[in-house]
Amino acid sequence: MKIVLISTATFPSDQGIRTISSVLKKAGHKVKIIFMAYSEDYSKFYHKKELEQVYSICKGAELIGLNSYASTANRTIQIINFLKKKGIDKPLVWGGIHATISPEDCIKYVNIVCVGDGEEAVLDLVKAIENNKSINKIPNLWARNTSNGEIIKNPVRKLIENLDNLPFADYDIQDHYILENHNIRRFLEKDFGGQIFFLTGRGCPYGCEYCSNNLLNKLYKGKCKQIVRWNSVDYIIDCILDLKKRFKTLTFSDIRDDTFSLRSLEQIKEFCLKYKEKVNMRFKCLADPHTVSEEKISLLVNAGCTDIIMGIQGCEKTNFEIFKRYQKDEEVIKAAKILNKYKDRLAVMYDVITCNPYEKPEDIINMIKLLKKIPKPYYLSVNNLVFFPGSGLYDKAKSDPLLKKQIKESWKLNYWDRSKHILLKKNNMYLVLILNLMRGSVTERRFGAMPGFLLNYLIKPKRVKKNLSNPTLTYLVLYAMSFSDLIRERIAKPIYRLMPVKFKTWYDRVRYRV
Ligand code: B12
Ligand code: SF4
Repeated sequence: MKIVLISTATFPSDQGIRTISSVLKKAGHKVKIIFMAYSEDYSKFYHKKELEQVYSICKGAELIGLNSYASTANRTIQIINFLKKKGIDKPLVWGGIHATISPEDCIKYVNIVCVGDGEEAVLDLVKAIENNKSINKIPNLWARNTSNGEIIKNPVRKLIENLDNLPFADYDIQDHYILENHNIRRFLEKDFGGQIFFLTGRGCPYGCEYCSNNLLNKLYKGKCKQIVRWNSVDYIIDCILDLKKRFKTLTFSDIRDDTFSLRSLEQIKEFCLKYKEKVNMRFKCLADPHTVSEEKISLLVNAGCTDIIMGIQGCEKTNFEIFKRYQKDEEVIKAAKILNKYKDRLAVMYDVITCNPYEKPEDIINMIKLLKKIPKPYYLSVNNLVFFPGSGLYDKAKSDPLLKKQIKESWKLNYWDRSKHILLKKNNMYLVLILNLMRGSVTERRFGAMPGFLLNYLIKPKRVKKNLSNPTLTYLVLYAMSFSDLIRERIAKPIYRLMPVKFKTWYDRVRYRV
């Protein structure tokens, strides 16, 4: 069967759609993938010329699959409506994280929605279509009965226990297309920018209240022995070697497992040994304070790990009471001290979340104080809270009429438009602004663009009180910030995207170095 898969992710690194493609190819189908990578300003839509090109690739396909994030759902709807208007009458199936979380919304636009992991469901779907059989009882699929409009909501099937049974994600770039400068062209190796994002497992045991894993853990309750499943080390190494052989410009692996450090010490030992011996290439990964240990970090660094991102997210009170992320500040500092021991060879980035309407001024101050205690140097990534459908916080906020606008608008904003997030939420603006200004390289002397002495001055209780009650100065700085956000998103990022891979690789190396 001829199948076209369309990804609306803003970066062409989508592992989900690539794995769907590879299982379909393994079953003998012909699959093309279109990466509709586009602006992170989600208020922007595709141009007609681009949609025409999508249509010409889709013409003749017997099944079209689409995936999206919550933020790119409206763009997905735009593609669906366009294809329908052009007369495409073959089945359209919508999968991915947004379809998993909000199937009721997606089924309004297509007749089939895939909830949860899609590899087995999509194979069953294709078989049913080929054999002219009903698709109404396929687990994981929601299907609209075209004769009476009834929506059949099948439950999810059991999760795949052994991820090694899945073929490697599809990197046959000759079958792939990408949107660039209003033109859909063949995918080229340079589109990876010298790096490949991939996961070595699936699932996260924590289920923090702002995260989609919160819903996934509920969705799969009783449907798996363990929610966290890992590929074997040999599978990962073979996969990376395969990619390295194919793509000579690949200079590092970006392991994007929610928490790679959750793997046992034994697994990390095996991974590091084999990675160093067989791959020997720089890599990045993510860690969490609970599972960072001296032994694990030393092994990772010696195997070539040069960058680690560790989630802190909130101060202890926010983490415990709002995020249900049971992490103590002292654990964060302990883990940070371990990471800091490798500062000459390891760049560390900490993720925090702010712009949270449930936080009180003292919680933000405590967050800032915690960041001051963390050993330097490090890179601080400040993220403004987005209420993603399906998360516990989204459900909580939904019951509050005062938060109605924030819920509706926050996931449509460009994630990086700091000022827009702050102006939308309007909670504790002065302190949230300070935290946002601290983003960037942190050294003994500065937090991002802010000198350390200025930070101490700005968080003095009197000054905080004054600026929280009179936001004039805050507004002025926010407008200046809007301008710098605009320059970054409209000028700096597009220029960066045009740069050769060599430049991107070099920039990646210097960017997080302090
Ligand atoms: C790796 C990752 C990234 C990477 C790579 C993203 C990419 N384009 O591939 C990077 C770092 C770039 C990234 C960026 C962002 N991310 Co991210 N990311 C993830 C992460 C950790 C893993 C995604 C993944 O590969 N999963 C593994 C694959 C196998 O699973 P999957 O994609 O869900 O696919 C399966 C099913 O969904 C289904 N399926 C998928 N597609 C299709 C299509 C069809 C036709 C069918 C039938 C089935 C199907 O089958 C697949 C295989 O079983 C998830 C968290 C998570 N655990 O999922 C967050 C997550 C997807 N990211 C999220 C967000 C918000 C972002 C950002 C907006 C954040 C930011 N800083 O800007 C950006 C936006 C990126 C964008 N718009 O393109 C949210 C999305 C929330 C939502 N409801 O939309 C998640 C869920 C994390 C969270 N906060 O809860 N991300
Ligand atoms: S630890 Fe990270 S991935 Fe896991 S539930 Fe919390 S935020 Fe999500």
